[in-house]
Amino acid sequence: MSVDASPSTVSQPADLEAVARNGSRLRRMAVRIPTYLADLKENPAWLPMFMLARTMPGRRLHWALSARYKPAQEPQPSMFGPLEASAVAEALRSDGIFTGLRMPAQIQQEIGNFARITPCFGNFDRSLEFVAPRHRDAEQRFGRSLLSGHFFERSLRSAGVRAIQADPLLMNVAKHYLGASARLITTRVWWSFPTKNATEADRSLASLDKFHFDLDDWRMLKFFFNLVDVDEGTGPHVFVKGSHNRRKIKHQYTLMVGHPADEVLDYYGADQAVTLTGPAGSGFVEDPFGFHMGTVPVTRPRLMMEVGFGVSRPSRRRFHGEPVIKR
Ligand SMILES: O=C(O)CCC(=O)C(=O)O
Repeated sequence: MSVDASPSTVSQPADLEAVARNGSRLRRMAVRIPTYLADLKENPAWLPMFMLARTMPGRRLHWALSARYKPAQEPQPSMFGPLEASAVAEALRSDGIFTGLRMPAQIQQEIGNFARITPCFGNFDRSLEFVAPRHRDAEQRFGRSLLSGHFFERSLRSAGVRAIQADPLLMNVAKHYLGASARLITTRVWWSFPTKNATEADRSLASLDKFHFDLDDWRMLKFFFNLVDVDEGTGPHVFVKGSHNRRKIKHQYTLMVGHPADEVLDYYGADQAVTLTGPAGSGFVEDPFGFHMGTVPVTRPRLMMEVGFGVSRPSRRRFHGEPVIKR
């Protein structure tokens, strides 16, 4: 007996794709629920921020009510050279990103050495501890793929990390961009590794392979540094220029922060996506309300550092990028 293949009874490829997409979105969201609950428990003021900071009216109002920064003194010398914080902030306002930071070679080498000899935690799990050069052995030992290796609070054992975190240029740019209430809210160092069979949950927790925006505070700024040479195969960071101050309605009034690449690039233009390859020590600063993502390395591991600024009391877990602090 033949069955009438009418559109109402048989799924078309487009429907199947939509179902698969929704399933993947929900799985990505579900993996973050424990983190969201931890944020709410630590600071109930997180909830209104989480609901409203994704909307353009909510953000604009918060921005309009914030205290402007009026620099009272000459900027202190910076390891990044004579960059004008106000010019960096201006580029951030127009593009959402400023590229072209370069840390001194000895600082980059110190952090690189630290990250090769200090054990990191695989896939954000403190029970999966290994040193980066033994990544393959660790995957065999733990019987699972290890996509990322975070140092959490150990990051601050590195003198180079502490020096970058304290560099006056960073706070100066943050104040020029975010206003007088800018404060340090994250410092983290992590590896991302080429690996087979990384799960969707692991990729979601590591913010890899999916354009998303960050909603950890009303307004934020993140400095990122490539600590190894990063090319197309090393899992570079990607940022969509201009996406920090313009947002499709569909992407404002939804709980999802991650959205499919075609939706994002169709709206902002594929030519607005900047891939942040660069030599070891190169860095950039972005407004992470703009769409961005890391990508999964395919050839060599990537070592990355982030120093983030916000305008609210820093969360204990977010400071070193730990999804939920169990201790
Ligand atoms: O690993 C990366 O380059 C992306 C990091 C990221 O998306 C984030 O910190 O929000």
